[in-house]
Amino acid sequence: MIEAFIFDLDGVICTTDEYHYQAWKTLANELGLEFSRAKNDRLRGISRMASLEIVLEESKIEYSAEEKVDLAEKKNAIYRKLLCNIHPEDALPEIPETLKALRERDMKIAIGSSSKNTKDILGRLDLLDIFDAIADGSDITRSKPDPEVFLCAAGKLGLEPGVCAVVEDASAGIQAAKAAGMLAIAFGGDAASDPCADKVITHPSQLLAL
Ligand code: B16
Ligand code: MG
Repeated sequence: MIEAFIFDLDGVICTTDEYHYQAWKTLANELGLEFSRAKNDRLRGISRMASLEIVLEESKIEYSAEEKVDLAEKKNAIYRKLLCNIHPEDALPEIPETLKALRERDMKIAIGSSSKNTKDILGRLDLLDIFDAIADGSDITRSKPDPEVFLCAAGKLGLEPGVCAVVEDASAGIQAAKAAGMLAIAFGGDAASDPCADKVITHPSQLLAL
């Protein structure tokens, strides 16, 4: 019996996955590198530094650890500038109503995101206070597909993993949810075609029928 839903942020609550794409593309092109939508899909759910390694895969230049930190900071600065455009209307369709309806049914709701910008984004969406718990990039040392962020969210809720369901757009997130012993629900992104997903939804309100 499911007692809690743990939501991924980028690509599930809002379309910041598109801003991540634009920011990485800007950085990659400045470095003379190609950056495709397919490559962007490989970055879904994984940490900023791990994402940078994938962005630099085809680079002929060997960057030092210090230079890589600077490049990751540069991408984050481009991304944060794009975040200034986010307003409450930018939550994905049906998300605010579905979150409210889940709470009214005494379901716990949490965020499990690899992003260190999570609280800033939720504040801009006016959704910071609706969640019972938030586990994000500042709480973890290993990003998805490691289950750490979802286990952290369940711990903050005071619940066992087996009563939690994860809603994810990233295949890495589906893997993380299964590794945590949780129900894995795919919603968009490359999660939707992951054979390990327990369920696939196309609209958040479908969660109310589970
Ligand atoms: P930041 P999620 C993830 O968020 C993104 O999908 C991923 O593309 C990003 O690299 C990661 O957060 C870290 O984000 O640079 O903001 O700390 O999908 O787990 O909500
Ligand atoms: Mg995501």
